[in-house]
Amino acid sequence: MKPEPAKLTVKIITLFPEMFPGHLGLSLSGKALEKRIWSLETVNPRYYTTDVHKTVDDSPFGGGAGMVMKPDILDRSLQAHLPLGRFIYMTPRGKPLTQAKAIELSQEPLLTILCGRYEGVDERLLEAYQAEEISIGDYVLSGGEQAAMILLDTVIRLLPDVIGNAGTHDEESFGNGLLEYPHYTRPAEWTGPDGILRKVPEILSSGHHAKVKDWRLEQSKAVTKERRPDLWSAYVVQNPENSKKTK
Ligand code: 6GU
Repeated sequence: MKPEPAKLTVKIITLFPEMFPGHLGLSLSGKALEKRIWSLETVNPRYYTTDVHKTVDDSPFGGGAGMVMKPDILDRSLQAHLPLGRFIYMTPRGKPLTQAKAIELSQEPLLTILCGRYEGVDERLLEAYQAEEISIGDYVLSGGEQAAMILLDTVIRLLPDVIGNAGTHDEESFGNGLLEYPHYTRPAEWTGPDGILRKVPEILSSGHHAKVKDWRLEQSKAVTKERRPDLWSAYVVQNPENSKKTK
């Protein structure tokens, strides 16, 4: 029997191909890689240089710190690996990665992800290829590679047959716009290093599925309100019965 083709092809443009697959070669995504549910190809722009120094970057016009990745070299790298499918550039200037974006990308057959190093990439290259710029959060990484791996982790776990239990996705954080409720397992009573005996909330052993569901929703709401006022506000807009009238 012929092996089935990969359901998602990923091309990574990176000066550090040794970083891949990295953690994506382990655990859930690693199994999926072995099963050819997704496949990975790295492209090193350094291969497409023509000078003796293999120059991939240059100083910024207008001056300033750092170096900028050259558009001509990246262009050759990309043209040698068409088609690109969805073309993504990982940058802290990008739109935030969300679970909705991960779901959207998990429906694509082909993703090409450009990983920047140094100060970034010549803007004209991004314009010419209509790059979709994505950030994984409001902090600065030294390169886009780790960001690309995080983005791919969010996408790969959503591919068919990667997580056995399909229902798993619905109840996790952000599935309903809330953070997840707390989880417990055996033993039902446990004494921690602080000497305090802690019991699992009684309701969870009651067998009342509807009550468990209500309790979990209340827990989700409480933790979201406390930790993520931004998510809570959005949730209340969608579920106005949660807006507390303050007299
Ligand atoms: Cl996508 N890239 C880099 N280099 N730093 C980041 C980032 C991406 N997202 C947050 N910080």
